Amino acid sequence: MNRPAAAPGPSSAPHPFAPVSRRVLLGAALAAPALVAGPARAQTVSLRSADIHPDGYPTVEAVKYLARLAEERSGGKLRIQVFHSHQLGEEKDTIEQTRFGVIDMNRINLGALNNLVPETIVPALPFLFPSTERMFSVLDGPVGDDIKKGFESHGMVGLAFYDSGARSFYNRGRPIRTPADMRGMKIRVQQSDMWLAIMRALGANATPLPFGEVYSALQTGVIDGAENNWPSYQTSRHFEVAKFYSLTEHSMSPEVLVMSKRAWDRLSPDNREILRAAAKESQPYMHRLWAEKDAEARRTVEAGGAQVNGVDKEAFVAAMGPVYEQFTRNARVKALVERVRAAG
Ligand code: GTR
Repeated sequence: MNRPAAAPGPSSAPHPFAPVSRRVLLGAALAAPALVAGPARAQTVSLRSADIHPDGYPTVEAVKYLARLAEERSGGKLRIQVFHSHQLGEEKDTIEQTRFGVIDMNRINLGALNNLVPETIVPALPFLFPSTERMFSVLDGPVGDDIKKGFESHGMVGLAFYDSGARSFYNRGRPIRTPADMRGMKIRVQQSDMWLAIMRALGANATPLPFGEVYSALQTGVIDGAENNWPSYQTSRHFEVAKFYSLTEHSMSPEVLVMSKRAWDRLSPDNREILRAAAKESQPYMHRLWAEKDAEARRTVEAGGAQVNGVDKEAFVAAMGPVYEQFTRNARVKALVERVRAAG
């Protein structure tokens, strides 16, 4: 059974904790009721999904595809609207809103969850996987299921992992070839302690910032550089203001689609089944979109003036000892890293 007509939708759940950020309040005020009123359409469920990326980005398109499948298979009763381009706020804010049920679904990078859900550190650990194929073969099995289970005690349900390629450093000043080249550089990182540790290990100064603030921070010289995959480097236009892209490929931290546990708990078993299946099917769809976008983004930034260089990868790998030492002190992280390594 879907929610009764009189019940408030997941988007209108009151925020239980104070103080709340201005953005959370704004999100709550804008939240649309999840049920369309009126007896004829009483069973219709409307869900809002957040993404910071622009329309057309593979993550946005993957969730729109999932939405089309869900709508078709529910006979139009399960509707998902994707709010792209930061419309619902930066990742950190949208995660809070998702946990409290103000936002129903959220496509984010696992890095944004590192401090909240320790299991999410594992796929983001530098140089853990030799390739994204290997990472997905592990994430598609029991290790991925255990990482997703980690979300539940934090008010979220994991629906799908999506491609995010490999992340590399880029900066305004010069090619980076060894960790020594990064000494003293101010590098923007995701708001995660693991990323602070990576920068410390490389002798750089970490500057945690929301993604949406990176372009102007690069432009004004508040930071020297950042790190990301080709599609994000391109669509954010960071390549215009930080043209040296150095192929460290240090992390493969994937994207993830989560659902607010409050919204999930209110869905009927049929709708849950529809959503789970559609989320699963959206993964290979996204994989194809990603492969195309990855290649196209690289071509576009190079044509736009980005200077790409290779690095001494061994030197970067060798510098990561302290990061592993610090983060595998957590027994759950340690056990998952061992399982990843045992998988070959
Ligand atoms: C991108 C990712 C975003 C966001 C961003 C960042 O690769 O798709 O969700 O996490 O990186 O660095 O903040």
